[in-house]
Amino acid sequence: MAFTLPHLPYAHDALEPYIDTLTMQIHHGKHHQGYVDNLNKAIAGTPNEGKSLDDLVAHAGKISVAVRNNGGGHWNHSFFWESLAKHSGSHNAPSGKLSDAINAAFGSFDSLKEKFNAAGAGRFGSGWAWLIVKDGKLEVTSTPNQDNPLMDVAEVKGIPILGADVWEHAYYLKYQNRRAEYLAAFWHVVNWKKIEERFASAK
Ligand code: MN3
Repeated sequence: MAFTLPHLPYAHDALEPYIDTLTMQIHHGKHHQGYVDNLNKAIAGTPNEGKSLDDLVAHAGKISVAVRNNGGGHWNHSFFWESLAKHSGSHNAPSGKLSDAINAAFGSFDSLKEKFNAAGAGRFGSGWAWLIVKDGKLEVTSTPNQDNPLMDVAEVKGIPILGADVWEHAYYLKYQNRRAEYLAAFWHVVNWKKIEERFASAK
């Protein structure tokens, strides 16, 4: 069965004013759809047709550049939409065991944000910033293009629990060249409940 574009788990305008409606419409409806379509084309009629997305991503480097880019694109964006939620109106921060683990690994939530934002801002060209679980501990890393830490080709491997898309298509309409401003806004719409669930199953 071919891969399909997952529905956004909220309305296109739900992340306003931090991530604007038009960006969400184009990012989800055009960019993510493009990765899905091109992934389906890349595997059609090959032994990889019918494999799970996780399986394709795990072996992306051995399969093909098209699967690496578009399978990664499909995986990363599906993960990204689920990582976000409408701003709650209160201070948006992790709690419980995840909060404890963040303090243990980075010193504080603010230090995590600094490190993560630096990873995103420092990624030359297009890519992603990640918070991962590696050997039971939290780490910040980044990947180029549509790679992710689950791939065989990743420099730093781990289980992602949060990711930020730092491709220009993720922020250019509202923030233009100001990637750091987009990353600062991103924290207002992180779905910590979801990230805490991922952390619990990654541990
Ligand atoms: Mn994107």
